[in-house]
Amino acid sequence: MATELKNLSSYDPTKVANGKGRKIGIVYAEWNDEITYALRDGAVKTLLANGVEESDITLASVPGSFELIFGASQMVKSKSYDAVIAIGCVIRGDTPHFDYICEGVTAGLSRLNVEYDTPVIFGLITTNNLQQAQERSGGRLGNKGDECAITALQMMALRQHLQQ
Ligand code: DLZ
Repeated sequence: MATELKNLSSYDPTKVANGKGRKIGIVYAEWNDEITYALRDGAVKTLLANGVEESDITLASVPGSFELIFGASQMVKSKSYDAVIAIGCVIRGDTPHFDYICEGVTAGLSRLNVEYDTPVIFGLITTNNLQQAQERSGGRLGNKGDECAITALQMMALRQHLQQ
């Protein structure tokens, strides 16, 4: 996540597809909730700022980042959403657990993107410490939730373009 060169909240509004009429599912983890709530709120704010209706956004929480796979999978399989954003924060600890969770979530969400037609956006922050997570959830490097929202808008537009 090389964000020293790019603020996560900065985007060119003229290049972002409008989200009017789009339905978005956001699944977020309760682990490290100081961070994940800020990411979730950033994503919602940016979706609303780009035309998505509040009533078209569904929020669902899961206990930890590992459960994002199941949560996102259920949302995708419901076919109720044009895009799904998965939000979590894994902070490196003293055991290899960090690596297992990160690899599991990455593989699980990647698989959904290959097997289904709904874009699943990777909103997992993986950091060495809390400060790095704070910097990326509304701190000096912006908010990855904003980036996820913009990515969702772009991917929905791409899907529509390619399916025409
Ligand atoms: C167990 C665990 C640990 C150690 N660390 C995190 C973390 O930093 N971020 C996170 O989202 N979840 C963590 N979890 C919980 C796992 O994601 C998962 O909820 C449990 O292993 C139960 O499946």
